Amino acid sequence: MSESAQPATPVAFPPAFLWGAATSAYQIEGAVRKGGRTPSIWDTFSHTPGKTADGDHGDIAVDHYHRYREDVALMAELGLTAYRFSVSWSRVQPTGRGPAVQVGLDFYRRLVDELLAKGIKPAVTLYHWDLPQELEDAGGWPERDTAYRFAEYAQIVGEALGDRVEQWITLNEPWCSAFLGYGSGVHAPGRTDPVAALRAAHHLNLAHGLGTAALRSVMPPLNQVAVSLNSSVIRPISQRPADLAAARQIDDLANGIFHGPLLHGAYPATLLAATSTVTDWSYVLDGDLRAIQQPLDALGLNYYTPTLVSAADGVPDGPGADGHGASSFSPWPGADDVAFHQTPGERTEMGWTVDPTGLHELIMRYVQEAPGLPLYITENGAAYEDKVDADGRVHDPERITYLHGHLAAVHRAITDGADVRGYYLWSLMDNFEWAYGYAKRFGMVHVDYGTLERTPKSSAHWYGEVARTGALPGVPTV
Ligand code: IFM
Repeated sequence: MSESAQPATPVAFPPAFLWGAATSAYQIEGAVRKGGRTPSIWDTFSHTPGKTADGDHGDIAVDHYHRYREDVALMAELGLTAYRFSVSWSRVQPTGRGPAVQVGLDFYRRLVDELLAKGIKPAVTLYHWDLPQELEDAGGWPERDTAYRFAEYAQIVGEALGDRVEQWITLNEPWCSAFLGYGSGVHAPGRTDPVAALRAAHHLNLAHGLGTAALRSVMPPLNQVAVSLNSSVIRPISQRPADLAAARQIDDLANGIFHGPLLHGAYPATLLAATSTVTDWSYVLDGDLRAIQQPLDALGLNYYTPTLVSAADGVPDGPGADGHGASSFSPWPGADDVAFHQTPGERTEMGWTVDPTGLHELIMRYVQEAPGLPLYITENGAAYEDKVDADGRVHDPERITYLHGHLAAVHRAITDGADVRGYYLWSLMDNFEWAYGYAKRFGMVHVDYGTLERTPKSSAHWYGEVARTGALPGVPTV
């Protein structure tokens, strides 16, 4: 510290702020054939040659299904106060319709009881990308019936866990389900059809609305229902009108397509106009927008990196520059005139630029767009090439810096008036990173994929200290 530097002051968060970590079923559970579970679209996709790095799949993943007690104990030791996980639809309703399998629900009952016994608040995500394969065979998210099936499933899980879980999230990142699953095809089910992607987006919105109503019909009224959006921070490369227009177009496709109907009761007129050569939106039926715009109790924001765009008359970047994986098919229907660029600055192992200002910007956008709605950061984190050192420890100083910067951004947003009530680090432990297989490590807990041994990284100890004290270590001010 220089002579004139002031001592560092810890940055305190509100006392009730939740300090959590997040995971999802297919990425961690394994046990894919246990108790009558049937394949989801991710089982099928990951077992299709060429779809994932090294042909990796979630058959065993990190075996959380069998090791959940150990994993919950670890969370408690670290000092976490919340845990966000998802339910595998095909574990509780193997065909995606009809009666529930109690043995599947029992796993989640045990997990929730274990969390509650350790004073950790569970947050349940109903859908984190793993559609039962039978429903995909019947048409998947582009078909309206899938939304009705989701509502039935939501009611089943709400009835089973609603007495002990207060926080509910209908869908995780519906943009990825629609546009990576049915548009660029880099995610399951791997279809490359822009119309299917837009139809999927609408039916995911409808599923959220119908699922919310179904949950509320069976749960105690004080339970909170939210949705987790990977709302993007879209930045134009310049203030040229063409670049500003490109940014607006991508903002509609990334954000407006979800928060338009969810928060404002309509798809943006600019989105409908820009996609009119791709689709006529005739699958939006009378009453759908009313069904979708259920009052939300909270909104979940997932943030990793901003997106930099220009009109395509600028210098185009290579495939994957939008951060969503290489594919010769675009995940952005109707946006052929837009180019994506690498944002400058330090990058994580995913190639995603580290930019905490984007998180602050995103939070403040929702303060404007949805005044008074409580916000949770339901995902934020970074992949790095973490290794176990000779001393048996895993040192990940980059992740600490990443977390520090992003938590400081959350704190700044709270100071600026945002009602942010919790933060869920992605991810509790290393896991199956979708098309990247096990090659990218997002965990604060290292997993040895040979032995499945868990080793908290230095970031886990750091984050645990933040959770226990409710404050970020300060940085000296000069
Ligand atoms: O691993 C994913 C997660 O499933 C959804 N949000 C982004 C994470 C990192 O890519």
